[in-house]
Formats: sequence, structure tokens, C-alpha cells
Amino acid sequence: MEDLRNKYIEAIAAAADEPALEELRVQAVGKKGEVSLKMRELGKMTPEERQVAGPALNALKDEINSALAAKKAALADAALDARLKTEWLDVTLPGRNRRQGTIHPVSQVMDEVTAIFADMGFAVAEGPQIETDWYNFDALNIPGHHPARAEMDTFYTHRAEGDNRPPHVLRTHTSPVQIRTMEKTGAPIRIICPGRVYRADYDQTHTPMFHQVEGLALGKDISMANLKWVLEEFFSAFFGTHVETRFRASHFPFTEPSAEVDIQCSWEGGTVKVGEGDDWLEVLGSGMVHPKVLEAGGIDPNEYQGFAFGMGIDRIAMLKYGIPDLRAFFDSDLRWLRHYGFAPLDQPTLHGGLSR
Ligand code: 2NM
Repeated sequence: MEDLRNKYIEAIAAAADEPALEELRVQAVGKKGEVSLKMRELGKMTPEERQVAGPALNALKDEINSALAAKKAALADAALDARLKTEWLDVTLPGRNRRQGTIHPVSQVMDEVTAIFADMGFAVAEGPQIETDWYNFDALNIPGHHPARAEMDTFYTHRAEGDNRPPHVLRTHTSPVQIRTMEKTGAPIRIICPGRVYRADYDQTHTPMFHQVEGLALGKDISMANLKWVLEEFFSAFFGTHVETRFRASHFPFTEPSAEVDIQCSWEGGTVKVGEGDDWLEVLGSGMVHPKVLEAGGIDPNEYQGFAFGMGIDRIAMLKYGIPDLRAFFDSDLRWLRHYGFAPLDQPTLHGGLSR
């Protein structure tokens, strides 16, 4: 019995894995195992012999079972230790850096412009980029024969042969959105309309798609004086310094009277600086909305009046951020975007600063 004990206790201690352990269990204490066979022999013993051998065999069986269980647990612990070593993870490592996109200067400036005008009570209105002739021209007091239609280098959509309906146009300005807003909400109105516009023109200073923001304020007694204040307020907020403005009489079909607006600048050192010096840059067109335009929008010009203005976003973005080449705006050059782009989480606000 002592031999049996030593044999199994040593074998269990030396077992390499769980299958080996299971084999030992079957050999020792399984149904036909050595200890079980010895127990079966108890029946042939005298009662005196049995009194000694019985408890001894039971104790041996218990000891082997305990050794098996202890070894099994030890093997499981060792396996877990080995696994933990291979799956070790340093949770104190810094995260991996990922390249982040940047906000395009046009988007940045649109958001800045929106924040400034929102502060003065202007809502943002948007509309389709493919327009009817009527919204893009007729409603704005630009009739079919008017030279402005030719001047605008309009893109027209194609119609099938024999389809005599008037073609659609790519909007040449965002004014159609203002007509649509007049129709939809009636007066009073205080909106800006930022967005893409299209003109068939391509050179150093023109791209066939560019960005505009137009403004419209209609009420019972809105005047050019309100226009002047709003624009001076806008330019000073946008450029972050007091900017002198100069209003020059002009002509647009959709406004009467009309004014072009220049902002103060200097050319010292070969680059433009806005808000200093005694030169002027033309940046904006404006005026009192023409009665015919109000009528086209379903608003009674005897009851309501107001101002409108329009300016190029790409232009003022170049001025504010010192971007020399307009065409680079639309090249999708990642190096350019990383250089001139803005951090995605820096939302322009008046209280937090328009940009960093
Ligand atoms: C400009 C200049 C002057 C203008 C007019 C309108 C509308 F729809 F209300 F009549 N929107 N924008 C306007 C007026 C635009 O851009 C140079």
C-alpha cells in the first residue's frame, strides 16, 4: 500500500498536463483502477484484516483524490500565468496619434460670419443650388434682356431636344434664397444666406464655384442707417479691430438706392492689412431692396422695406488669414489644408474668440 501511495503521489506531482492527470486518476481510483481493485479484495479478507485495510484504503483513495485536485488547480494556475504573460498590456501607454482633418478656411469663415450675424439677430437660411430662371433672375428684377444675365456667365442645365421648358441655372448668387424666404415667412425678416454660387469664369481671381454670404433685413422702418451700422459692426468683429467703411453710390438691379462698400486697409510691406492705413478695398455690394423684388417675394413694398447686401466669403477669408492664392482653396491639397485649416473643435463664438 505504501508503494502504491508513493507511486501515485510522485506521478501526480510530475504530471505535465490535465490529460496526463486524468490518465493517472483512471489508473489509480477509476472503476478498474489499482486502488479500486484492492478495495474489491476486502471481501476475501478476515474481519480483522478488513478492519485495518478498509480505512487505510479509504484514506489512500482520499489522499490520491486530494493530490489530483491540488495538482489540477496548480496546472490551471500555471496556465493562467502563462496566458497573462503573453497577453500583458501596459495600460499606462499614451494613445496612438491619429491624423485629424482640419476645417477649411471657407467653412471657418462661414461659421465666423454666422456667429457675428447671429449675435445681431440674423438667422441662417439655405436653399437649392440649382435654381429656376425666375428665382435667380426675374424675381430679382433682372429681366431676360438685361445685360446682368450675360455678365453673370451663368451655367445652364441641358434640356433634351424638343423640350422647350426654360432651363434651370446654377445659382449665380444666393439671392434666390432670400426670395424663397420672403415667400415662405413674409416680413419681418432678418436672415443671412451663406453658400456656394456658380459663374463661368476662371482666372487668377475667379473660380467657377465660389462662396457668398448675403444678408436681408426687412421691417417697417429699416433704413440705410441700419445697414451701415450692421456692416461696420460686422467688419470690426470679423477682423478683430475697428475697421473704417466707405459707402459709394452704385447700381444693382435688385436694390435702390445701391451702395458698394469699401473697407480701410494698408499695403505696407507688400501685403494687405485691414483696419489700418488709408487705402480702400471693395468687399461688398448693398442697398435698399427694390420694390419690385419685394413684390416678387410676395411682400407689400408700401408696408415693408429693408436692406440687403452680398459679399464673397473666399475673398474675406483670404484677407483675414493671409491666403495669397484663391485657386488653392479648391485643390484639396492636404498640405495646404493642414497649413491653413482650423482645429475641428474650435467653434467660432463671440465669447470664446472667432479663431485661434
Ligand atoms: C448684392 C448687392 C446688393 C441682394 C439683394 C437681395 C434680395 F434678394 F433681397 F433682393 N439679396 N442680396 C444684394 C444686394 C446682393 O450682392 C453684391
